[in-house]
Amino acid sequence: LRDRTILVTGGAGFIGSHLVGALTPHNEVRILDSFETGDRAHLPDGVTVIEGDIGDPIALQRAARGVDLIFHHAALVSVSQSVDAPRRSNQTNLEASLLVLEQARQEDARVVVASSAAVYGHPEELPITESAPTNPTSPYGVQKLALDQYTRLYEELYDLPTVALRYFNVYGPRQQGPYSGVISTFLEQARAGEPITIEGDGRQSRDFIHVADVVRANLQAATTDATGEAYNIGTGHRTTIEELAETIRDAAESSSPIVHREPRAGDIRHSGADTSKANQGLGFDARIGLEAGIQSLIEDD
Ligand code: UD2
Repeated sequence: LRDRTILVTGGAGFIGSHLVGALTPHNEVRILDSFETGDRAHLPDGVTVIEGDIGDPIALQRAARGVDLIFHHAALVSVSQSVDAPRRSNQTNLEASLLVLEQARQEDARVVVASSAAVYGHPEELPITESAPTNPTSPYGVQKLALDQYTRLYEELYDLPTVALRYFNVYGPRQQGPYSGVISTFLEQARAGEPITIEGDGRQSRDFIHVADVVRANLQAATTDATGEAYNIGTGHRTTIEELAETIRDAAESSSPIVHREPRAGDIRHSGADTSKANQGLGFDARIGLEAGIQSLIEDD
């Protein structure tokens, strides 16, 4: 991608900042971020930073003026917070996201939105295809599903090129904080020599995809002709939490014990992407295997 004028919402966040890093050398990049969880230290030189909320129309208009492409990554990402306060997360994840779509319509800009495997809820079949039933188990999932559907509708109703990317379990550098995901939690525990805490029997499984692969999927989504669609972004491989705990302990050369706790209420048992639609529509395949991804996480620090 070159010589484009691009807005990344949530550009200082985990996935957003990696994307900004890939875009900046060859494009004019702006970010709109509230910095509630984003971090300026993750932004390369040459990026125009607009500090503000996507729900603030003035800030959004300023950020989006003249852009031809928007990557929408701003969100309240905590599933559990969405359960505690559904209206607050709805405000950002759905209402303000609609403002972003409206702004894209105004600018006639392509939009790539961050959707989620959370739209599927408990899957009936594995691997999960994009046409599988959608029964989210959290307000977060309902909000992402509605956004995902709006994204498709904006293409149908207004002829705006749009793509929704349904991320599976994304991991990588800069993923921190209490809602950061099992890989960063286990790695912190392993490094500190503290017990690695498996919730439940550890036989539940996930499709873990490295953030560098997610960035590549975004770049493909920016140029594909197969718009108006939602794509699973995963690797197609599932790993159990038990295997993950051992892999991380070994890679970190840690002597942490692996312990079991109560299972998480409402936990999804298995999740794994059918990746054929993304392969066909985006020409996308994940390249970074879990062991290599974890190894690079350890070496980078
Ligand atoms: C992921 C996404 C979430 C949403 C959801 C949709 C992340 C960080 N979250 O939630 O945004 O899209 O998928 O289904 O990617 N676990 C432990 N010990 C720990 C922490 C976690 O055993 O200390 C287990 C946990 O019970 C679960 C698995 O690891 O079975 C993954 O947990 P997670 O919070 O990383 O991600 P998940 O799949 O709940």
